[in-house]
Amino acid sequence: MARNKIALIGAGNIGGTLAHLAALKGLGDIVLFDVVEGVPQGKALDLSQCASVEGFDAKITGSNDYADIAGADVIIVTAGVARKPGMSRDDLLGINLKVMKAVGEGIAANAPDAFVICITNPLDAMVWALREFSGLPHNKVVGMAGVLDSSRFNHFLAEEFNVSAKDVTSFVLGGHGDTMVPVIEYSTVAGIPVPDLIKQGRSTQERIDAIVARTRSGGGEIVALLKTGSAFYAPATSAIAMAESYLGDKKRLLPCAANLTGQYGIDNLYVGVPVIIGKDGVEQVIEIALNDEAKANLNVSVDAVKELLDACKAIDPSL
Ligand code: TXD
Repeated sequence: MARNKIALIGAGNIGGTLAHLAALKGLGDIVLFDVVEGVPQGKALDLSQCASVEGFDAKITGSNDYADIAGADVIIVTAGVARKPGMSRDDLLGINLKVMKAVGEGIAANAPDAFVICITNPLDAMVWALREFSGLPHNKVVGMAGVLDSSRFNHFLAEEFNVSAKDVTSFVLGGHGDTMVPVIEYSTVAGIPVPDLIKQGRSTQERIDAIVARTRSGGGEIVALLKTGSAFYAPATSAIAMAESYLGDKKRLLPCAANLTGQYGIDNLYVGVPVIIGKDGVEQVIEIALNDEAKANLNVSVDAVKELLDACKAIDPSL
């Protein structure tokens, strides 16, 4: 059987970590692509030299040519720039929108059958734009944010309850950013809902509210510490979980930015919702019942995503 091929567009911090994880997990052969010459080649060579010690046999190559992503089964996109001091959100949108255009066209021309996971920020707008530019079916283009946001929430909850993070499951819906919606009712420790754990006196509403707030600004907390970049280990791990679910037809239920067609009363917009990922990509969007507060928060989140899309359309009228 032919090996899977994983193409990573963007060979920066997340791209390099993705390549390392994909090699260690034996997901397939790996192509690291970047516009900067030397970086993808250098990282590919460095990673290839882990093979004998780690015992993996993935072929890892670096490239500046889209032709090399031909036939990729999974493509993970981290290409773009981060916001620098003095740069407005629209400046950033304008630059990354152009990057998504180049990436979308590269994918359409070379790997139109791939399952595409977008990570580039601002996520909910970039995944939408990437889908538009690539023309791939909506079920084959998905955004990574919810798995990361949920794993941050899980980590903080595990610390709060002094339990293994493995036993914590939580749901974070909505857009990636300050408006994300951590849903406490569906967050559990080994099936016990967090509100029940509060009733048992194992935490308080105030402490859980503080954890929700910390989760919302989880990315910013790391940026403030690192100073020169943003989180990359957990973002990479999260995207790899999505890729594994697709490649193995695992049908995992994961919160992802997916295109909605009426679910949650939202149409034609990428929003973070629970989805099932299997061999057909996003196979189902799961609609969970939300209380009034969560519904209101989700609406705020959706409005923020709509505003971003309007800004994209103003920058690139072809959208
Ligand atoms: O939850 C989430 N979705 C996120 C998103 C969590 C963390 C970080 N998130 C965003 O991911 C972040 O705001 C960035 O937009 C992306 C990538 O983050 P990373 O930390 O990997 O950024 P780097 O190290 O700056 O890498 C970006 C690479 C860099 O090597 C550039 O040379 C390359 O992208 N780049 C390009 N590659 C291909 N094609 C084009 N046009 C291009 N432009 C830049």
